[in-house]
Amino acid sequence: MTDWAAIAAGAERAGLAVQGGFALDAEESRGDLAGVATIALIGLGGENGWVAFANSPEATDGEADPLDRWSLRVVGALAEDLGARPLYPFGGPPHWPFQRWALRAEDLFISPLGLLIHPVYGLWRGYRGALAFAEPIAVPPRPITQSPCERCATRPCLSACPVDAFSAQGYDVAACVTHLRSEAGRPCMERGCLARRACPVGAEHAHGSAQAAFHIAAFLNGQRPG
Ligand code: B12
Ligand code: SF4
Ligand code: SF4
Repeated sequence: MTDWAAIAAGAERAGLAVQGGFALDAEESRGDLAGVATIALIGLGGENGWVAFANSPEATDGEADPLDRWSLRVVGALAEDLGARPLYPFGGPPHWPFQRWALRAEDLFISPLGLLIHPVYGLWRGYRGALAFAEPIAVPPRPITQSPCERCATRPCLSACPVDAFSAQGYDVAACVTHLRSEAGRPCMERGCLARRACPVGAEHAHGSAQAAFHIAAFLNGQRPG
């Protein structure tokens, strides 16, 4: 019988971290998720996780999508050890609804950027996979908190983007990508999204410069030319 402590310990050994979980009800436990009773969400284990990836063969073999390939191997091995089925945030469409799952798994809220925000980790929650268990597993209770955005009077995230990519209409991906491809986009390419970085919540959990530059380059590479 798997318990939460065993999942957390196995994840930590692999450079990963469990970021909450939830039970599926009978309605959800069907179709592609038939037989699944519990889902645990998995992220990179902070700076240690980044170092584990950076020292992996995938990070240096020059092939495409190194972090996704590392996640397939490492989350896949963890799932096998624990008798779970691995699910991944990449590889779609269709996409597994990681943000919807995350809202149930932890104290997360939708920020004005569309990214989910955590009272402690700020906008820096991200996912490398999920473990789907057939057995019901008791998940840790979540503290009930309020979205940090509700007491954020100045909302610096909304004024930090040089091309105002965030508005009431949503996230203007084309404006962002055009800017990133221009000389003026260098600060975003070197430091990561300036709007995400402008949020004061959980700033100590922000990606380091190598990780920030890696993610923004991966995001840009995934966009079509133009
Ligand atoms: C496609 C995609 C993109 C696209 C389009 C995003 C968009 N805004 O439309 C592009 C390439 C532009 C993109 C960019 C980025 N993405 Co993206 N992206 C995804 C991906 C692969 C699928 C999203 C999707 O379509 N899901 C399908 C629907 C059915 O799933 P869902 O959980 O129900 O998600 C929806 C709800 O959250 C809903 N929603 C939005 N507002 C509201 C409000 C309410 C009230 C409710 C109930 C729901 C809701 O919108 C979501 C998308 O449809 C997810 C990974 C995944 N599998 O979820 C990552 C993901 C959402 N991205 C992520 C990130 C970090 C980014 C970037 C910062 C770049 C990066 N990778 O570093 C940027 C910034 C985007 C931004 N400001 O929103 C993270 C978000 C983590 C977080 N803290 O929220 C995810 C989860 C990936 C991960 N591995 O962790 N992304
Ligand atoms: S800057 Fe303020 S409004 Fe924006 S995401 Fe952070 S807490 Fe929320
Ligand atoms: S990466 Fe730069 S241009 Fe794109 S949304 Fe973030 S701040 Fe704006």
